[in-house]
Amino acid sequence: MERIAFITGATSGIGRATAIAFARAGFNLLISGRRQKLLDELAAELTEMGVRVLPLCFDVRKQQEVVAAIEGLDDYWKDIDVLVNNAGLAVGLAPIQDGLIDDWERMIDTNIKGLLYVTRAVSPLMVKRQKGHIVNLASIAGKEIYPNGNVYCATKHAVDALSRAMRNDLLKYNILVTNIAPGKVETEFSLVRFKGNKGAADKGYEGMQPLSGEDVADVILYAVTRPSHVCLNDIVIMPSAQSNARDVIRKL
Ligand code: NDP
Ligand code: 8X3
Repeated sequence: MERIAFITGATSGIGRATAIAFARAGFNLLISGRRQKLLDELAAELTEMGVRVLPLCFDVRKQQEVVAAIEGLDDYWKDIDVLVNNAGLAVGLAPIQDGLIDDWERMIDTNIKGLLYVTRAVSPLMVKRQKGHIVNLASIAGKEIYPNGNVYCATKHAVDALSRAMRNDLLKYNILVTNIAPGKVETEFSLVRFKGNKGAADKGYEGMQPLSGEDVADVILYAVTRPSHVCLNDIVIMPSAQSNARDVIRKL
């Protein structure tokens, strides 16, 4: 049976790997992000794999762009079976008294408000069909806090809470919600957090093997392909060398 998945933040990292894993499993795909060129390149790659693909270039922080992209879908693409709310970022790593307001706003606007805008636009389509599955990319930072991670951790705690709240609200419409909480995953995440400083970005992975986007994608695909009476509510996935948000064994 044909299924459609909508993956936000598909231009890089976990989202990109998830799009490829889903295509391999035969999903037709809506993929989104702000970088048109990367979206187009991925769309070509996925099309080569034999699935239907529609790239949607928009910024999740801009509610009007979100609504226009989703309302503009034709009837075929509106039958979204799976939404992966993956677009997100950390910007900066500073104690609360030194934090930059602009960094805070980017994280809050993307990780909380952006996820809400997309969910608000897509969930009524699922309610109408009385089925669907929403996967939210939270983080180990949504379970714990760590030094200087304050606002990023707060946004991911919000995602964790929203996953539980969505699951509760959407229960009677046969819509499942899975919260995914990874530890360290080597993607563009750290480069974005450290604003292009590759040295600082690489340091976090020194002497240890982090997860890859593909490792997380594998788990997301597993979660959305269980029998219909099964829901994986909350999944914490860590590198073997990491036990919690703070403790990592490094072999230097
Ligand atoms: P990447 O930086 O590699 O990917 C982030 C994706 O989000 C990109 O495709 C980017 O696309 C998109 N994105 C960011 N801001 C916006 C925006 N305003 N509008 C639309 N799209 C946006 O990071 P990851 O793959 O690692 O991150 C994916 C998710 O996983 C995030 O929510 C992150 O918080 C979470 N996560 C990551 C972990 C890690 O260690 N890497 C661990 C736990 C959770 P573009 O720039 O084209 O807009
Ligand atoms: C990303 C993982 O530990 O850097 O969410 O916050 S961490």
